[in-house]
Amino acid sequence: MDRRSFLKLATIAAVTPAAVVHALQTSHPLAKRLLQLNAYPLDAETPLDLLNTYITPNDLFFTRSHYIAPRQNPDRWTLTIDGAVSRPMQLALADLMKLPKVEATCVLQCAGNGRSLFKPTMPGVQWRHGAVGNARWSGVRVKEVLERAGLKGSARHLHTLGSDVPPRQVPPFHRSLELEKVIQDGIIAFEMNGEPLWHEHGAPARLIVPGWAGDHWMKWLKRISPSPTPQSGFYMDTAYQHPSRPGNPITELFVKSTITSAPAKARAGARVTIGGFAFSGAPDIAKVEVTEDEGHTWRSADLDSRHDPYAWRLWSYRWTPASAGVHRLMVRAIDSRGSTQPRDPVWNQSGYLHNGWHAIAVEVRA
Ligand SMILES: Nc1nc2c(c(=O)[nH]1)N[C@H]1C(S)=C(S)[C@@H](COP(=O)(O)O)O[C@H]1N2
Ligand SMILES: [Mo]
Repeated sequence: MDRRSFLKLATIAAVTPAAVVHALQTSHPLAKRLLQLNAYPLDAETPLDLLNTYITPNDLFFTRSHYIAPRQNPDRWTLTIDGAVSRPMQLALADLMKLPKVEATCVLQCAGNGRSLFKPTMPGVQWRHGAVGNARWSGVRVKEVLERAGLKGSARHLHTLGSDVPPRQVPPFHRSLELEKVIQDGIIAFEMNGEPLWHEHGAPARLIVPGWAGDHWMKWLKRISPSPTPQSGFYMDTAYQHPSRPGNPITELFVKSTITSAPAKARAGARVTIGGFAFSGAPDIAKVEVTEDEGHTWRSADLDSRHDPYAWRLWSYRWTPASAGVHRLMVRAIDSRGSTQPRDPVWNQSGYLHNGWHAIAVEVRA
């Protein structure tokens, strides 16, 4: 982006009410279809009506960064593995690519997705519904890499660090997560939907933590260090606190479903179809239900046959409005562990993990 278009975007960002979003006006490939909420670094979400496919294409996938990372030269990039290991090492991308390749199709959602929907509102990037996507990630298991480095029995947490550089005096995006989770499901991914990772998504390699919120998915991965203790600092102790367990970091996503397609108008007696996606921090979605009467009675939506652990599940609901008037439909999901999406999200001061029922209005004519 040149200086002029940067300044233009910066001006737009500064004068626009936070809840209003603008289509990107740059020549960036993400510019064509995403809605931008912040100019520097680039934070942009996907228009909801385009999140209607099982796999979210790369040029539609939301992006969120705290700081700008310099572009990494993949031939010179290395990943450092140190800390509680008996053989600290540095691996080049070519070394990683020689390890057994694995694939996972799963949801990446920013913890702040839906922040603008909380009442009362709070500061922060005013995401609506689109800071989420479902992609096929390929790479190597974190477990595989840690075994090679001689993981020590004393380790309980994995500290992670990326190459993005914060401005002076500002703390780095330095995180850690439970080793047990990352050993079980974590992937160091270098491909997204069959393409090398895009720069915005953490090229050349990032962490994938299926079922857990996006803040754990370290981009531009530079160093991983097992440790007996969690990482400390702003991004562990102040930011990303669990909505209902302050003092503990966010981990799993909350069960949630979102409507992506519905007619604005319909005719009484004529069938229409409503659709969307549902996901959870549990590996699968068991049920999606729709109500026409504010939650008194529910009817099951049809679940799409495609599903992978921690991926989203597309659903559709055929509805024949009985009478004229404005009808309000709401949707909720129930996951494979039996958690039911609540009517109201847990309000929290940072606006994380909004999962209240999504409602739409349809105007029905006689
Ligand atoms: N190094 C680094 N990794 C990061 C971030 C960051 O700012 N720096 N942001 C995190 C957050 S908050 C989210 S929601 C996801 C967004 O990933 P995406 O841009 O590929 O959608 O990246 C995560 N990984
Ligand atoms: Mo995020």
